[in-house]
Amino acid sequence: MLYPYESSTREVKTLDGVWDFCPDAEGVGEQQRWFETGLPRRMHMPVPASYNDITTDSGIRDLSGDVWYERTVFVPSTWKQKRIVLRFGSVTHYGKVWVNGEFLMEHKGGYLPFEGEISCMAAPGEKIRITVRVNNVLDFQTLPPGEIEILDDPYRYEKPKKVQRYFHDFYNYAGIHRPVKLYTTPKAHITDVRLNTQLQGDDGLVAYQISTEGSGSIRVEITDAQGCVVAQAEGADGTAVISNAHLWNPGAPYLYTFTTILEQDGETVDVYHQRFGVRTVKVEDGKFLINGKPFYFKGFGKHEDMNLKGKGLDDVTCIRDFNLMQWIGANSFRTSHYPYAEEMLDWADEYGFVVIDESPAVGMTFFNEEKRVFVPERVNDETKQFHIQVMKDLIDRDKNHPCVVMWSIANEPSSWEDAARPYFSDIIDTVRHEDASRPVTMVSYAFPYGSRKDKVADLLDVVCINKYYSWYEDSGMLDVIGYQAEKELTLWYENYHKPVIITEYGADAIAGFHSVPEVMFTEEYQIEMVRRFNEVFDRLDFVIGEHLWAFADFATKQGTTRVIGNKKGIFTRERNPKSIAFMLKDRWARMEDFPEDTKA
Ligand code: GCB
Repeated sequence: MLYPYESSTREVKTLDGVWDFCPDAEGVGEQQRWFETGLPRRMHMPVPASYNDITTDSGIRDLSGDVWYERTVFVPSTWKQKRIVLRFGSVTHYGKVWVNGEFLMEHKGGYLPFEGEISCMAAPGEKIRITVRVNNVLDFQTLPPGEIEILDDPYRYEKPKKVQRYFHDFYNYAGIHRPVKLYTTPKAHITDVRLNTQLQGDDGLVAYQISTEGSGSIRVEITDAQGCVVAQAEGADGTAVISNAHLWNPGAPYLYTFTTILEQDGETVDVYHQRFGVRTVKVEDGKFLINGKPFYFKGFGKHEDMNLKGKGLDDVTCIRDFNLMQWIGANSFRTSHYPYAEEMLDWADEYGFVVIDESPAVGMTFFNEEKRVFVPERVNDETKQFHIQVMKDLIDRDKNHPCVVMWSIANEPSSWEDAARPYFSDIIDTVRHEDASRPVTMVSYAFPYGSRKDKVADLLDVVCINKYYSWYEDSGMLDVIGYQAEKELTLWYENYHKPVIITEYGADAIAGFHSVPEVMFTEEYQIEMVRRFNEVFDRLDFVIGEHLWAFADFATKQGTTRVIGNKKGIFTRERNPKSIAFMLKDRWARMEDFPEDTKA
C-alpha cells in the first residue's frame, strides 16, 4: 500500500488532533448503534497516541475490549471529481470504521495501515463524521497472541474476573497509534510502485513495476538529491539506469526520487513520488553483504514507547532517537517486536540506519517446555494464514525502503516444537516469494542442542539469537558469561552454518543505582555484563552483529520482575544516557560498519 505523499495531483489532510472518546468495556456500542447515534459519553483523546496513559482511570488504562473514537471534519469543496481516501497508519489491534454512520471498513492487526475509499460517502464542501471502534483483545489467532482468562475461584474473587493474558513483555498499549489522513487521488491513478536496485559496475539498475487503476500510459523519472533528472523510462515495468550511481550506504545514505507519471492523451493525470536508495543486500559465505561489503550490525532492539503517548507516533521522540543512535555510534536497529510506523522508516532511510523489519509475531511461547504453543487449540492454521497475510502486507508496505535489509518473521517462538517447523517453513516460503531481494531471519531463544533445540534455524539466512547469561539463569554470576557465550554461539554456528547476530543481550539497570563490586540492577552490572559478552563476540568471526536490549527503558505489564517497566535500556525512557552508553560509544567509535580490515 502506497504511503499518501502529496504531489501535484494528490492532496493530503491530516486528521491528527483531539478526537472524542468513549470506553465500552461491556462491548455494547455496536448493538446500541453508537456509529449512528454518536458516542454516549465524550472524553478527549489525542490521536495519534495510546489511550492507556492519558486518563487517570485504571478501568480505562487496563480495559480489555472496545473503546470508541469519533470526530468530524470538512471535506474541502475543492475535492470535487477526486477519489477521496481515508487512511489509518495503525489501529491497535482491531479497527472498525463508519463514515456518517455507514460501515466503511474493518482491519485486524495493530501495526499496519489500512484505508478505504469514501468518495461516495463524502460530499466535498460538507462535514463528515468518522467513528472508529477499537478493540485490543489478544487471542491465539491474533499477532501477538494472547488469551482471555476468567478467574473464578470463589475464595479469591467476589465475582468472576476477566483478564487479558499475553506472553510478551511490553505493555499492551492500544488505540489509534499512527496518523489518520484523508487524501485524494485522481480517478485514474497509480496504485503501486515496486523498486529493486542492482549494481552493474558503477551504474545503478532500477527495476520497477507500476500498477494503476484506469487507463493511461506510464512514464518514470529518477531525480538525484539536487532534483536533477538522472534517468527516464517508459512503460509500466522496466529498468531505468543511473550511470555512476551514488550508493545508499549505512551512515552515508543517498536518496533518489522515483517519480511515476500516469498520462492520458499526453496529459498528466497522476504523479507519485517515491524516495529510494541504490543498494544491494546479500548473505554469502557467512557474511552479510551490503553493496558487496561485509557489514557488522551495531545497535539495538527498540520499542515504540514513551511517557504518556505510549505507542503513539511522536516526531519528537523519533528524531531524538535517531540523534542518540548517531551519537552513540550505532548503525542499525530491529523493529522489535512489530512493524514500526512508516514515518520512522522514512527517517531511517534518510539518516542511513540499517533496519531488521520484524513482524508482530512475539510471545508465541509460554517459556515452558511442557506447555506447547503450536497445537490446534492455540497457534493453529488460522493463526498461520493471518501471519502469512501480515508478512505480505508488511513487505508490500516496506519493500521500497533501502534501510530495510532483512525480514524477521517472529521473535522467540517455541521453535523447538516439532509443529513449529512446518508453521514457519510456510511463512518463510511466503516471504521469499514476496521478496527475493532480502534475507530472512527469525529471532530465536531456543538452543543449538538438547531438548530445546531450534527446529527452524536451518531454513533461515541468518541466525538471530537473544541471550541473557548471568541474568535469568545463573543470576549474578558474571563469570559464566565468557564460557557459556563462546560455547553456545559456536554450537549455533557449527550446527547451522549461518552467520549469527546477537539480537538481544543486556541487564536491567535502574538509572542512579550503583555498587562496587557489581550487583544486579546497578549501572555497573549492566556495563560488566555487556563488556563480557562483547569480548566473546570479538573472538568469533561468524558473529556479524550485536544489538543491545534495549535502546531505552519501556513499559511492560505489571509483575514481580518489572519495577515500573523494563529497565534494560541503554537510555532511560526519557532518553537520557545511563553509564553504559559512554562505554558503548567508545567501543563503537573503534569499530567500522564494514570491519573487514579491523576485525582480527
Ligand atoms: C526477551 C524478549 C524481550 C524482553 C526481554 C527481557 O527475550 O525478546 O521482549 O523484553 O527478553 O528483558 O526479558
